[in-house]
Amino acid sequence: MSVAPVLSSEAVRAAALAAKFSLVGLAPAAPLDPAPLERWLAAGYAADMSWMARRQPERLDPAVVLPGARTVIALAIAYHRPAAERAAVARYARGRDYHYAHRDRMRALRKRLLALDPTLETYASVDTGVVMEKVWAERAGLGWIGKNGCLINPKLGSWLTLSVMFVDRAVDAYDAPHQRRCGDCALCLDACPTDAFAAPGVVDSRRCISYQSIENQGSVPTELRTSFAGRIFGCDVCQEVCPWNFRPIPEGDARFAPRPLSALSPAEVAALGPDEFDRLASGMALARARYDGLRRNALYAIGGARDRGARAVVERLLDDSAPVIKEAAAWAKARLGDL
Ligand code: B12
Ligand code: SF4
Ligand code: SF4
Repeated sequence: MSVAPVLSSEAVRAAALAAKFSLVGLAPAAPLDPAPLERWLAAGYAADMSWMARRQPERLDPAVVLPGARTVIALAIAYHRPAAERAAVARYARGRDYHYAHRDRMRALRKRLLALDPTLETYASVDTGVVMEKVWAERAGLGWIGKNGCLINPKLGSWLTLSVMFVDRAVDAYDAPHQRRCGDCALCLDACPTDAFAAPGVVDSRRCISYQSIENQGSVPTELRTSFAGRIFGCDVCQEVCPWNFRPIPEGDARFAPRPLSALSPAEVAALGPDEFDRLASGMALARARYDGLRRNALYAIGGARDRGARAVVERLLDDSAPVIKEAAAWAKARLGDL
């Protein structure tokens, strides 16, 4: 029986860095403990992201998606933005859709790996695939899962997007899992505007503004809406307060440089026409919220901040053809009251 050759870990690392990843780490492809995911799902913390409950065997064991998987290559692209940059869009989504950057670079990495061994097989995943990316990143030494639920690297903070590649080859040296370094700090847990942490590191999506502003296409529960003030897509609060994000961190990858849509105010976003939205959102991760989702968020942001300057657009949208917009406009108008 022939034995598959072992890859040089240094060669794999060099290939990932040459493919323009900011961080790379290597972990053995052992199955994951199913308990944390099962508990999270059973508690209802996935809200209506029913896809999180599907294909659990695949999510928990690399060998189910890639027979013979031996190594997990954990990858990150950094997106730290200058402190002076103001936007109502979460930092990771201000520029070009990060999924494209990871896909392009994983393709380049795969090519380089095939040059090392033309017979190897890979499985690559970013975000929507059946892979628990933070857990692998922690195991591969990229950083630790903080109490804020995000992977934190001691040099780059948590301003990272992640992806993972499984390979059916062992490497000659693996990275040690990263130690958790939050200590006694609990700033993120206290700062969350909606009390979305069920426990340290465990997010109840139903209460999370990121979930509500991106994944929920319907109406957002009234008690959460005022927390949209200053936000129309995603939420960075539990990262903004983290001391690991306060040290001098180099500016992230150029593909995260903001696009014009992320510079608009909530009032300007609420006033967008559908064609204008399509043109501006094309190629951005925030297209996921869709036209009505983003306008709805903008109305909640206006109402949350009691933005009087936006009264005209709020009144215009009271007659919008989409029920979710009409209702959000009525809520925002009530918040503006006689101001
Ligand atoms: C579902 C999902 C969400 C959901 C749920 C969030 C969550 N924390 O699970 C929602 C929509 C709310 C969300 C929001 C965001 N997300 Co998201 N999301 C995902 C997705 C698709 C799956 C995550 C998952 O498996 N969740 C289920 C739970 C069970 O998994 P887990 O959190 O990894 O669970 C571990 C911890 O809870 C840990 N744990 C258990 N107990 C304890 C106790 C302590 C003390 C600690 C420290 C840990 C810990 O063990 C668990 C498993 O072993 C991943 C992509 C992917 N495929 O992995 C992106 C991902 C996690 N998201 C990402 C981002 C950027 C965000 C946002 C920052 C976006 C934004 N700015 O609005 C927010 C951050 C919210 C937050 N505080 O976590 C990045 C994270 C990058 C990073 N540095 O960590 C990912 C990896 C996408 C990517 N490819 O880059 N997300
Ligand atoms: S993203 Fe915002 S709402 Fe969600 S857990 Fe963090 S601070 Fe709370
Ligand atoms: S704010 Fe504190 S507790 Fe929260 S992730 Fe950062 S270091 Fe950990």
